Amino acid sequence: MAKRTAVILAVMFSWILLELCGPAFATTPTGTTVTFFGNNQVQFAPVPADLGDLDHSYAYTWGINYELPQNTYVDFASITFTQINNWQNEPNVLYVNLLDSAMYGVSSAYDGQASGNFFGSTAGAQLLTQYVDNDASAFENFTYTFNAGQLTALNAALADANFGIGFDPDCHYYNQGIKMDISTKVVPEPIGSLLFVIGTGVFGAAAARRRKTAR
Ligand SMILES: [Ca+2]
Ligand SMILES: [Ca+2]
Ligand SMILES: [Ca+2]
Repeated sequence: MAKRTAVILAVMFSWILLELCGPAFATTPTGTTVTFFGNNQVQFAPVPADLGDLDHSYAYTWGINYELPQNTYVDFASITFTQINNWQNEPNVLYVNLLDSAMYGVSSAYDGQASGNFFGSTAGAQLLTQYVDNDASAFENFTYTFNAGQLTALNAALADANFGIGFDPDCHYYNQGIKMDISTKVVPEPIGSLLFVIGTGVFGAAAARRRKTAR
């Protein structure tokens, strides 16, 4: 009986502690692998690459530090899950969010398997997509491509060279790795300065013609 009481007290104490502190992200995040392809493509991968197979009891933040080369912007971004699979046939959602900022590397917070998007009320977070898989018998590859509005938000988040992706699995999502690909473009010259250059050329040519006829 005493043992049972002790267990109940321990559970109650843990619950009170969690209620008081709220879910907190670990303070010892791992890392991010960065690979460059050519001069305008970059691939990021979390460490560990499979985010611990996306345990349903946790929500994960993946913080990425990246400084955009001067006068460039991100014109394409996608997140790819390799060989991902729901642990069993249940309507489980994997929420994928863009975070304005996140601690570098992978951190996780215990959410007690709660349903709904853990990042729903996080300031500066926006839902990118929800992944659902109702066939636990097959693993699949899934790539999500950012839409125009999400690219704008990503570029804004990159202004301080740090952004994050937040994952909240409702249930275990086994996978063989996650990666994010971006490509960048050079910001086009403002139309005004282009017209100025053209204008200068036209006036220059006219002046040269005038000088020629004056001789
Ligand atoms: Ca969760
Ligand atoms: Ca599947
Ligand atoms: Ca940021």
